[in-house]
Amino acid sequence: MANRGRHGIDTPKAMAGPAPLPLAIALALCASPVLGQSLPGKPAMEQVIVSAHADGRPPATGDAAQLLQGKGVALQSAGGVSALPVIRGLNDDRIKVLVDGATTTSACANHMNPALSYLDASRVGAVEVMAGITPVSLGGDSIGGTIALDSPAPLYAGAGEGLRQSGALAALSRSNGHGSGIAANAGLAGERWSLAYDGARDESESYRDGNGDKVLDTLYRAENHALTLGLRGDAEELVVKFSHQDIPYQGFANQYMDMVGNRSDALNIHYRRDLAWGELDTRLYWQGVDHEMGFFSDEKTGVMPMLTEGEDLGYHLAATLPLAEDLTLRLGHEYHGFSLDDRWPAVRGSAMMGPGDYININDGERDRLALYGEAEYRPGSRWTTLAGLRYERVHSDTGDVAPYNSGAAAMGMNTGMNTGMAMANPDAEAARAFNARDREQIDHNLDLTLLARFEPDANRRHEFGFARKTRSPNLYERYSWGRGTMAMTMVGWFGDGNAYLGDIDLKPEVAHTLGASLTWQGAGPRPWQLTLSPYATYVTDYIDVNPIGTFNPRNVATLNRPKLQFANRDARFYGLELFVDRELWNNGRWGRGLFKGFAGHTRGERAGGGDLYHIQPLNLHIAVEQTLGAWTHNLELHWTDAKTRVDALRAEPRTASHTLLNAGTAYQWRRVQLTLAVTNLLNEQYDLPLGGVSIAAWRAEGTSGPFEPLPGRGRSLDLGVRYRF
Ligand SMILES: [Cu+2]
Repeated sequence: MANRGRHGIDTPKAMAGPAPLPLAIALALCASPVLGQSLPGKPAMEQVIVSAHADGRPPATGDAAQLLQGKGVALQSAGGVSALPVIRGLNDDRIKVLVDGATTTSACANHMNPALSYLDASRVGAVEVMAGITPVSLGGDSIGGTIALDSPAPLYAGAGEGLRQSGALAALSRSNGHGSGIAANAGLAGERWSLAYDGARDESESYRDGNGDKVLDTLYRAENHALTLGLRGDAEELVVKFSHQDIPYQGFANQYMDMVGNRSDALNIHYRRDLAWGELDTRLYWQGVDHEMGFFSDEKTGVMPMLTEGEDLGYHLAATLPLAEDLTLRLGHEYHGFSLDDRWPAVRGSAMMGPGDYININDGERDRLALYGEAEYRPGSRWTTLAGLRYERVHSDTGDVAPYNSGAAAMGMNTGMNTGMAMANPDAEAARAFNARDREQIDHNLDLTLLARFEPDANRRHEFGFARKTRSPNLYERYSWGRGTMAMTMVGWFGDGNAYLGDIDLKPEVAHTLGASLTWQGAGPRPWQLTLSPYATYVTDYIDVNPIGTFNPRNVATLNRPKLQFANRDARFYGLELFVDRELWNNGRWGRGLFKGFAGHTRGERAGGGDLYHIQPLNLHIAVEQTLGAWTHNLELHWTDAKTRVDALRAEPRTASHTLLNAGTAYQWRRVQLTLAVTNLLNEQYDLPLGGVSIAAWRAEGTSGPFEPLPGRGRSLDLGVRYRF
């Protein structure tokens, strides 16, 4: 499995000609004797690759983002299946997330439905994470790394095999939060066709922290279905996927609102073909989502409906041309359009939320057209170089908006935020100003990547690179217009309880990254590998915030929180990552033992001084894994330092250091795999450094105190069983 290409076809070399550089790195890594199909993945300069579903790994359901944790990707807490990824200090929209090659936009003012939330962990066939310097063919509209998740590639029957049937059933239970998950897949295939169904359901009550206290409003339920049809010829393959998601409820402890519905349908058509001159790879994708916010649990109550409709539509044409033995050219063209409507229906009988609907985003559009070219040149056996240029035109616009009530006074309301004193409605004034001006913006973005890999001998692989990458503001950053406190607290995906205002005139953020990745490895009786990756990024016009005032949440006079407006400011990020793998033993008696280690340190600062929000503190991950016959055992230690550098503008909380110990065992008996795992074995009580603040706890405790950080999950005993047929 680990040897599959990005697109999952079993023979990428034969079909696709020379592999693109990142793929080549991935293949090299997987071929390394130390790594096998290992987890904490292995970095090259721009690359960590993990294979989430290698045989022998425990089954998983739920949030696919969890598969990335401790592998160079940190997670910003949101709902139970909606965590947002952070790579080297750059988060969320700054990271290119491709699910089966498609781009999905968060259609929610709180980014409750990010791309990763649409793929259940059980459906993840391959994960590829590239940090920082990504080839332009895999980037665009992002300044951080790229995360590519692919569902399993279609399986076909072998020659003369006849009809091939396959399938699996998996069930899991997690003691903490009484969580459970089920996943099923079934496939039928001939030599030239393949049809498969995948389904999963995952749910949990709110989890408990190390003290045994319930962490309010962390409950959820999610259901995913997918149907995949594959057709292949001698030199071509067509894969059509239809997927459907239904999340009936998902609590967001660190937001004022909860998700009370997220229904989406998606279609993904992928066609690739070998031609005389090279390879053609095309994709067409569409996704529509109906997203609804409100309240569903007595763990956080209120009345306020919010409806969002989003639609992504895009295509990608890519050609790979092996021009010469040592030169490969890749040319591509992409389109991605996103449209968004965000409306907050009037509440009958509410003086403030009526008499009309609040129109937050009306017919918002964000369309991207991109062209790129990339050349991979191998001057001799020791060097590989890659140079790429990408141009992108981003067009954004939105229609007229409306407040609940264009004239009347604003009064307090019952959703958890204070609206300030009764006075002239600031939203009405803001809507008039917003509607009066031209809102169309066109950005011309230029990305550039230069990479070189030097392999002086079999034991050393050193990589160096530079990238210029650009991200245009998202629709909420540009077009959130409400200036009333309540409206402003509805916007923001930071989990910080603050209030946000957009700015139509925001410029795209442009990152300049320098990075290196130095790898040493040894074969011999105890193969090992060590990689050191330093990096530095300077971002001009980073989309940060400017304070424009304060407010008192829910009219609590003792609690002051900032009102912030999105604003361009320069910022810098720098840090170091260290990856170590080593085989500890390999013999008949004790099987094979592997050691895997990762350490990461990141700093993120405003150019004018001050630390940026949600920067993961120094963290260390160590795992020892033993495979012995049908048994696999693993022991993991995750240590995270205290968070003492915090964003003063957002009143970010400090968190203490914490240590988590996980232990697990898996046993394979014929077609049945049983797993038993204990996470947070020591039942450590800790606050999540990227968890934001718990609005739910603050509400439940009577709103008398300050906002407190969100606690992490206490000990949990997880049982799983998987049956393959
Ligand atoms: Cu939402």
